[in-house]
Amino acid sequence: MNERLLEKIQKLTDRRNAVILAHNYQPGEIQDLADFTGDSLGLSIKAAETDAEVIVFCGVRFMAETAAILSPQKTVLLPDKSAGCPLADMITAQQLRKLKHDHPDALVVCYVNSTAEVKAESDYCCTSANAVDLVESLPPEKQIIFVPDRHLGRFAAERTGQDLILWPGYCATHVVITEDDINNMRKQHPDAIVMAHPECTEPVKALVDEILSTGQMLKFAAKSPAKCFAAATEIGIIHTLKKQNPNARFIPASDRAVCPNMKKITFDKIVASLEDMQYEIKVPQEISVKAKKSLDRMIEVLPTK
Ligand code: CIZ
Repeated sequence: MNERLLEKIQKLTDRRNAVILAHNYQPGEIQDLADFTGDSLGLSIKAAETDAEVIVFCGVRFMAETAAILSPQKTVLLPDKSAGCPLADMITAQQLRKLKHDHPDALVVCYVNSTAEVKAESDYCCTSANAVDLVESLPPEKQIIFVPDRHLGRFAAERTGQDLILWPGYCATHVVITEDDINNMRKQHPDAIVMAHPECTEPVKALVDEILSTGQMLKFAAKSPAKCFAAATEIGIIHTLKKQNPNARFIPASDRAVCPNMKKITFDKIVASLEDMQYEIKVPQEISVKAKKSLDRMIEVLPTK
């Protein structure tokens, strides 16, 4: 831990009246210095509730956009402007408009891992924690378009029995986790409870004990009497799991499940971000207002989720 840099970051956050958010997939040392850690929507909601004027989002672009949509009066900074999300970029607003044109009566549900423009074109936004409940809450006679992650979409379709129109997007970090990874890990750690993120492939999900979002994994591990867990998701979550449950063991299902974009944020970049107020993530007002409606509709139908 670099004490000098840490001190500098503290002084800068005070001077800027800033709050630092770190996603569960960030490197451990970044999670440790953050004011809040969590999933992208939870973090954006928490930041909106603070009186901070500046939000430094240690995560990827769509997450900073979500924070900007929920806090239009705050300045949102992404310390590395190239930290994007290939999954979010797998569907453009134009492609979604074409899909809506082909299915004019369908409702559109977009995963929070999407650009602000795609959220603005959607009726509802959802998270990996509430995709099933959200789809379940919609009129069963309605066709539903689900974008952009086909694995989360298929999971919601299977759990609800709804026939969703899926976009063929996927998270490159989650699909590297294989059935062999799960089988080998079970051989080495037969006592482990295996949790997988819904962005994993269907054959992987078929082999695990629990299918959970990152926030749900943290809650599950905290409540469970088990002492060993494996997580099939980005390896950053292992840091939080260990920190919150020092008496249990946590194993990544695959060491290859590393999101290169999430690992772009460093102490030096956070310092530069606060010193030079870079890189500001702005969502045009017209897009922001429409995108917020899809988030508000989600909260309306699932007020307690
Ligand atoms: O929405 C998020 O933060 C992501 C990417 C995953 C999750 O399950 O928390």
